[in-house]
Amino acid sequence: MEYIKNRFFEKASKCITEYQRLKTEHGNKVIANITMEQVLSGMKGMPCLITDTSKLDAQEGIRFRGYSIPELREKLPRLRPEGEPLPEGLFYLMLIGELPEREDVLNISKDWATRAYVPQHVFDVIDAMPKISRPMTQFSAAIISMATDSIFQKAYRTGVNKKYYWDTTYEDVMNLIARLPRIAAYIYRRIYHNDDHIEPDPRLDWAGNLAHMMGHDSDEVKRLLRLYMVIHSDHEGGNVSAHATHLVGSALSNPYYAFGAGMLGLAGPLHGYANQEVIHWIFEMIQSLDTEEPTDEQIASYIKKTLEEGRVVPGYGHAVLRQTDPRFTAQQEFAAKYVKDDNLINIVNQIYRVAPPILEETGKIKNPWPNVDAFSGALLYHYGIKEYNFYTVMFGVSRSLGVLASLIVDRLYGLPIERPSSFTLGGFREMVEGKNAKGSC
Ligand code: HAX
Repeated sequence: MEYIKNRFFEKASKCITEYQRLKTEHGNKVIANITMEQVLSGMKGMPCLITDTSKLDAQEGIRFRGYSIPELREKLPRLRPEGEPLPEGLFYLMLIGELPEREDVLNISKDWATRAYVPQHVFDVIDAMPKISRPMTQFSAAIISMATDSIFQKAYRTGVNKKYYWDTTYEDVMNLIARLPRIAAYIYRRIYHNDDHIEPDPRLDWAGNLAHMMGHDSDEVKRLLRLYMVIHSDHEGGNVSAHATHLVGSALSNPYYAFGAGMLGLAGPLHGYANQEVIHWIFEMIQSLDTEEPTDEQIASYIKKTLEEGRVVPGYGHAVLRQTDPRFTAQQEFAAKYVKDDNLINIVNQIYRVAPPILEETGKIKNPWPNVDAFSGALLYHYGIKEYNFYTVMFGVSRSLGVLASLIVDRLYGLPIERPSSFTLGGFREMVEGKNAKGSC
């Protein structure tokens, strides 16, 4: 599938010159002031990363190379007219910057199917861990164990010229993405289906094959997973999984290490693990209220109790978004179209009615609206994927598309190692209060 790689190079190589030009002609320009507030609250809003694959707007949500989720659902190629777009097409769009033809998408599917072979030692690494290891622990360990196969690492060792780093990164990335559904499904079947594994079907698309190997082989689940893989794939560069992948990649660590780092970040409850926390929290609520069909008032009181206990309401809030996440809306629409009456989905919709005013009333939560994780678990659960401790692995499979497309771009531009400055708390105090200011530490 050399032509996809060549097309990427042809399009993206123009940007190398642009990157160099901006650096030489505008290197001294000040583009933003940094406030103490930003330093003290997780570097929010500092414009300091280059990510071409997608851009997040606080009001409108994510756009992938300029296309919103509703636009993608209309424009990206799909297998059947009534289905959901294939994630292969989104990968093409994120990497190359233009909408793919149907042929391009089918070619990526085929290419990934031929690259999907997972070496035995990766399964051995997974099998060496106790089944009670969290699925994300097994997933991350499997990913970094594949560094044995890194073409980038071998090329680096043999002294390849830095202008070709992107080429072997591309090969590693394509192999890695191709293998992830098999690895994820292996972990799923190992933990929840007594090691009764299902072989991949090379005729299936990437997301369809994941559904097949997990043992949820219906057309409905395949359709859901195609949507799921599209909407979770990327969220510009500053989120923890994208930033961690980019940061570790900036040291020229091989793509397996870089993505492994990203996955360990995704496994945090404030990030991707929130998709599990949402279901856990709802079940905890049902148990505590002792009813499967809580009233709005009961849900409101449970949300208030959660806040009083100093816990977060999972699935709500966002570091950038200030509106309902369009990824939430896409899943809500999917449920409205295909799911007749489901108690868990009804509760998720009910929380959507009840939670925002309560969160807003606290006066400190900047975004009282739901994010992607508020809906995803209920849909998976409805379609029979009830093992919610596994949900973040599915998020991780999808996230590979965006962060690894970005890693290829990073290597083509030749982005340098990242190394921001840190100061002591006293050092920051001195910056804002002067040298003679006294503090307690
Ligand atoms: N429930 C309770 N408190 C919340 C909250 C929520 N859902 N969202 C924010 N807050 C709190 C913060 O903890 C913070 O409290 P303190 O001042 O006491 O530290 C305060 O409100 C201000 O936070 P913020 O500026 O509004 O939000 P942040 O940018 O700091 O954090 C988070 C963004 C997504 C981490 C946050 O909203 C949160 O913890 N949400 C719940 C977990 C969640 O759903 N995470 C998934 C996010 C989407 C994602 O990455 N998916 O993978």
